[in-house]
Amino acid sequence: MKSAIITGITGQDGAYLAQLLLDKGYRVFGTFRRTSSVNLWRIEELGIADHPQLRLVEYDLTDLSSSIRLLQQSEAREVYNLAAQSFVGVSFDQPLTTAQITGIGPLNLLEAIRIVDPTIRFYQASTSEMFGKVQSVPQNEQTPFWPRSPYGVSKLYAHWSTVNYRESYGIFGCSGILFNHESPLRGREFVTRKITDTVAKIALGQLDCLMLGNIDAKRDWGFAREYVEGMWRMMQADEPDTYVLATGRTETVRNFVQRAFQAIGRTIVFSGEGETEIGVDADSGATLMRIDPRFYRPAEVDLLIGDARYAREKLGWTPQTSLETLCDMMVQADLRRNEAGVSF
Ligand code: NDP
Ligand code: GDR
Repeated sequence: MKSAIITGITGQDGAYLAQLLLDKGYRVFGTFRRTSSVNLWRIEELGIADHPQLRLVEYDLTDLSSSIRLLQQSEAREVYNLAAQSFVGVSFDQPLTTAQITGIGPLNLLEAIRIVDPTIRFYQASTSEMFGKVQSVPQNEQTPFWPRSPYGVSKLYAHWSTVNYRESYGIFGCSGILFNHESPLRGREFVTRKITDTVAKIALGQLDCLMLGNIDAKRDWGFAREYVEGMWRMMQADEPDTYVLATGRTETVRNFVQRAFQAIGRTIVFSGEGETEIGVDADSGATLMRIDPRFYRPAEVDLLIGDARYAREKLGWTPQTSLETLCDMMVQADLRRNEAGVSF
């Protein structure tokens, strides 16, 4: 039986990847952190929390000995490193913690692989945030990096560590440079889910207004379930490599807001500029969106649009879900949760 470790199974991608691997007949070791209240809601929503082939293991990415034990005890052949301090905004307030978890953490796992068994395959969750400041579009595996946040800088360190262990020790280390991918399981701190959750609450009369930062930012948003399939394909290839996964379409945060309101039958019209911009209900005139500069970042990534041609050619990976379908799916899920008074 194939076996795999997923670090960060309590996160969005960890949950979807666990489901994918279990469906493929893998034995899965999913790691979670010791906290005062462990959050398993995502794997519970997917109905896999009690799966007989799933074992949850307490683990912290910043601890080398814990990484070594994890590999020794599981005897897994594939390691998907999805764990990270993954919120860009927080990385400006907690740069050192972010560097330790998101930057050095993967190095612990690579070292553990080198010590325990260098034939174990390794996937590193790299990110389009490494491209940062726009230098060319669309961005692909050859585009130069210029990260714009402590998160992006940390991920770049982990990316190069993965490439370095591939080149130095022949470790099968893949780096997936994934552009933003969303789903109903997205954390509420990220902008798409913040929008769909708030829009659902507005629809249900639980909130009046959505507060956002920079709505001019442009992102290439795909559906997370499809992106974890790409991770798995990278790990089944003959050679380890670096791949971009993206949809090739970019939209502003403002357009995502518009679409989310459309999903509840409201039309939002924008007026004003910068901090004074507002979004108003075209029928009632009620203000549905305002700008709160507290959500601005010290340095912003203005435009991300990915070119996933290489992944299509080498892995046969193509994204299928449109942004409209994704947004509607997220709004519907948040309507259901908020109606039921469930708060994730
Ligand atoms: P999430 O934030 O949803 O999940 C992150 C996971 O990492 C959580 O399970 C979290 O555990 C865990 N974690 C955090 N710190 C540690 C630690 N010190 N030790 C062990 N586990 C830890 O992220 P996503 O699922 O969205 O993303 C998965 C990975 O892909 C991340 O590395 C992210 O940076 C990267 N990525 C994501 C993209 C996206 O658009 N979603 C795009 C490109 C890259 P806990 O629940 O305890 O907090
Ligand atoms: P990002 O995602 O930084 O791209 O990182 P996020 O959804 O946080 O921000 C996207 C864009 O929206 C702007 N924005 C806001 N963002 C948040 N969170 N909250 C707001 O109120 C708000 N208003 C405007 C942001 O400034 C930004 O431009 C995500 C994470 O999943 C990373 O881990 C991953 O590596 C990248 O995607 C690819």
